[in-house]
Amino acid sequence: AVAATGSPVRVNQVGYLPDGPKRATIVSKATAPLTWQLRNASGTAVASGSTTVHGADAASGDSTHLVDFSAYTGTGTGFTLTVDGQTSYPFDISANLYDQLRSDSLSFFYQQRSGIAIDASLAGAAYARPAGHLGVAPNKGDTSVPCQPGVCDYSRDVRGGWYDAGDQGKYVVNGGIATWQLVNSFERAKRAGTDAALGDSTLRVPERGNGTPDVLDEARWELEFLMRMQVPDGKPLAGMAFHKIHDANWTGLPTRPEQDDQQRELHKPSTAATLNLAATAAQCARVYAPYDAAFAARCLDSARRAWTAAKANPNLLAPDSDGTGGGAYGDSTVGDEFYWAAAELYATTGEAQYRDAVTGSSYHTATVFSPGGFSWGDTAALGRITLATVPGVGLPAADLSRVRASVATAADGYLAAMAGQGYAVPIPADGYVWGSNSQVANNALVIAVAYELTGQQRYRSGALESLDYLLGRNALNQSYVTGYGKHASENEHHRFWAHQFDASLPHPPAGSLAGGPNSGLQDPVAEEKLVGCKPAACYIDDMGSYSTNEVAINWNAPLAWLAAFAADRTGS
Ligand code: 9MR
Repeated sequence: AVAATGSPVRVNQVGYLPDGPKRATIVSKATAPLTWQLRNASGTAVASGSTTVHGADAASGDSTHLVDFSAYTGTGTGFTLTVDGQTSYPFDISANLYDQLRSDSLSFFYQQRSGIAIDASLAGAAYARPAGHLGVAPNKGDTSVPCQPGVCDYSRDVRGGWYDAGDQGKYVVNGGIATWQLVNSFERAKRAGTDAALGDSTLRVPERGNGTPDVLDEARWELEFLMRMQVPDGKPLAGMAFHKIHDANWTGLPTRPEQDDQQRELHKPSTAATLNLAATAAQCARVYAPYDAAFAARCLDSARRAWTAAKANPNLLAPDSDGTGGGAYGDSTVGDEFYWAAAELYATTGEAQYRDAVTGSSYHTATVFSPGGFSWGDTAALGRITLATVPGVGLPAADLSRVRASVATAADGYLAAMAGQGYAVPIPADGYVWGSNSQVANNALVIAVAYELTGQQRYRSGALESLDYLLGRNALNQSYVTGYGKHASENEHHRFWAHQFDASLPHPPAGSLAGGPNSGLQDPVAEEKLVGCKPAACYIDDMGSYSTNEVAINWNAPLAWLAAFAADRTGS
């Protein structure tokens, strides 16, 4: 049985920006337009009009109409939209609509930190917990972690970093994309002149007040971990990065980090992990230089060594089979990671060896923006975005124009996908994979970059409208962000925020993005409860459904990126 979806009038349950697009979707089989009214909190109609019949939506199976009330620019709380006697959830229209989400979506990362106590004064009393994985019993890691048998004969201190998701594994390839997106969000904001909003003392992090932008403090927590995962000089495969560190066996739910009694193990170095390190450490060297030159230099040294090691070991592929006690994160194609790392190293250093690696890569001229979106295993788009946006990249002018145009072309493709759908989602009907909400957010990010590059409003609208989908304008009338919207996810799969399994534990904190609809039905709860679902409806807000309802750093990272973009107030 698919969840009750409530009103057929689907809106962004948080609301709309006064100068942004304001669209809603109505589920209706009516073949003629219907009348709509926008009402303020006191019930007075402040705008009205007719719907547009959109017809069948392939991803959900719904018959849909569209409402466009963008012309209304009044502000306030408690608006509702009424169509055919049916009323939406209430929503706001406000210029500061996304200010709180900008910080909450980043606070998620602080709360996912390993190796540090989570402070009640920063996270809220319900979310405070002791430090996990500092080698204190019953933890067996992460200050001295052995390799899996046969991988190495020494131990490493790989403390810190963020837990990946609902589990307490730490995976370099997923840490890489998430770190890049946080740091890229800051780079973008700096170019837009809005970085003060991510600056020092803007977030609830222990480092606030240290003179460094807080979003960079947060990302540094992971960067330090990523660099600890590098094989030291003098050992076999020096310069490579271990693919991941996690428990020997899966722990149950709930298990708070400091209660984990499983042996932690380092898994075999991989080319993909090494290039994730090279890319993010090179980005680090560029972005942190004004704030901490010594750290930036350390990042660059690590990035260069990683690049050299990956070149020497281009085929150490992480297998899909290594999934006991943690996610596999297998990746058999690493040309995209080579391109991404080369792009970051080139944008940072300007050196010919890295430029040649960029221009010599088949990814440099390929279509790197797929309809389903980039992801942890498909990272060429990240390199392309860096080349297109970082000032002073020394590619020949014609090549740089082509690189930039490729972003706008991709964005136009995503806008076309949105226009073809009842719920304006920037992924195709067959794109509802594990973590589909991150694919939506990643494509929205590309659309937003096209806005930066061209200044054309349709791109800003497309990025904002993608947030509408995540916040309730969808087949399930569901906000996928905890604490945001009247009907929001709250039972995501997590070993500490496990309220559904233990009422003494909290729900996930506000600002956490659920993985979202996944037509693959890849967990027991989904297999039992979602049989026959349409792709966009294959979601259940149940803690057991890790394939539709987990949280993850690589899903919250593009949410945070988009929230910061939406909070920018750079519209017309
Ligand atoms: O996000 C990952 C998704 O792309 C894969 O299809 C899926 C199955 O391998 O794994 C997802 O990542 C999970 C990881 O394996 C373990 N930690 C939680 C991650 C999010 O569910």
